[in-house]
Amino acid sequence: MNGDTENQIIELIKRKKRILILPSSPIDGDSLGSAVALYLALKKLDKEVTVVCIDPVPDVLKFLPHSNIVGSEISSSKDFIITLDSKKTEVDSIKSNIEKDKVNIIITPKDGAFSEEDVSFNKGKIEYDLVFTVDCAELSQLKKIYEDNVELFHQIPVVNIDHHISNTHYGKVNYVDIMASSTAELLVPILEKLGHSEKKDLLDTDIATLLLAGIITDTGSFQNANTTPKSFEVSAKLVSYGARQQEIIQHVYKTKQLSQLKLWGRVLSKIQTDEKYRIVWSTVSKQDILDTGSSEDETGGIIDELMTNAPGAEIVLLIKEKSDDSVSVSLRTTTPSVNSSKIAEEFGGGGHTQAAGFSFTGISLKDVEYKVINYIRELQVSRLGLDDEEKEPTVDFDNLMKKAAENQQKIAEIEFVKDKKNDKAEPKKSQKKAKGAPKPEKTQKKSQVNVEKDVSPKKNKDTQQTDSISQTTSTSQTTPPQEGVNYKFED
Ligand SMILES: [Mn+2]
Repeated sequence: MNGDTENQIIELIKRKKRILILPSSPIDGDSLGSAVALYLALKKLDKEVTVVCIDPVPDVLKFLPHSNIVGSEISSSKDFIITLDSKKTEVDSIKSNIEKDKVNIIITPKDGAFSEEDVSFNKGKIEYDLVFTVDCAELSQLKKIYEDNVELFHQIPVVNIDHHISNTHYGKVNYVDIMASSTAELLVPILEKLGHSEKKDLLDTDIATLLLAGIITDTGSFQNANTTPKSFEVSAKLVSYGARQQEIIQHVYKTKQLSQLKLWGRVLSKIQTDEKYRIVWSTVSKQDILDTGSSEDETGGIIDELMTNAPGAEIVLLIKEKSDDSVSVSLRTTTPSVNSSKIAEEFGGGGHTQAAGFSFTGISLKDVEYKVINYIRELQVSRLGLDDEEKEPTVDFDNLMKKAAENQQKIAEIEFVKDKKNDKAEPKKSQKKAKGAPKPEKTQKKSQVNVEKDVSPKKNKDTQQTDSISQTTSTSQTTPPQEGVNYKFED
């Protein structure tokens, strides 16, 4: 990584005092470990530091040292700050009193006098003078923290430390290395250099544990394709600093709630494989979470489990329905020749070459599954050079529903005419009905409509029936994400 950028970050830290650290949302082992490690290191340099994330720390990560320091709101964002410029005149004492409907702040100068020009007013948000974002590909991932404080990100220098290929380089300083396994891996050389220049040992056992947790969770315990010689090298260094590797493994990989095992069992039993297109996927519905008594964050790791259960698959997906009715898609590719980040971008998400994610709001789980799997099938048709004729028949639900309705209408009309003419139907029309007697045909058409309704996304209670999509196969057209569909990156 560029040494100049490291120096720039170190200079900024030296000059600034009140530092805000923002891990990406949803918070994971890497963003949490990185944020808290940076927090502890900056505290050692006597900085005022705040870590804020809109999401609560997942239970599975609560064992991490000092993980309880993460707040959910930018502190004092409702405060109103009256600032007095004391460059020219030193302050001797400050008093305040409240009288009826007034607040008086009495500032006594040591010598000289203050004037109106020395006073300025600020909203509390401006109290920070440096912002770090960690593991955050773009500011919108910070959700409300960004949305409610947009001006803060323009007024204060932002240092963006990340390893996502989709990073938009929104910071004043961007320390983005897409080859790094994790943000935690990137923080190690920065903290070493910072400690060296400040003559302080910043990397202690807690900080090393937090950073190692980031690397371990982002590499799936060194199993994922993003594991590089550098990740091993940095991890070895962290262990030598006293990182408690066994504690991380024990909590993240060896402790599973019964509820989590039940959820995993259910999701694994729903695995769908599409050998021709080399796709493997499964879904998690809100009902699955409810039935197994598990929580949403217990789905973490299932995608890696899917991968190990999917020999021959190139693209692995886990489609999750969230409690807020949004639907997120985690995507992994087993070969770098399928760029998962590109696929995610197609749906407004992002990530890495072999691990990416995106999400939708306002679309049902079933619809997302249909849309995404069809898109990937199309992609695989051209990638794998599958003959178009090999493609299974195209089904367009909306069109079919429309046609079915039209047909029913036609039948009704014909029958109406027929009844009127007292069984003197025109030969052409009776030929049309030659497939069956009028009455049975009518019921047949009706049942066809019902079948389609069953696979239509609105009837989404029984997710066990997700194989309807693999049976009905791809449409020739993939519609782009609908309007009002928001993206949230997750990987
Ligand atoms: Mn990460």
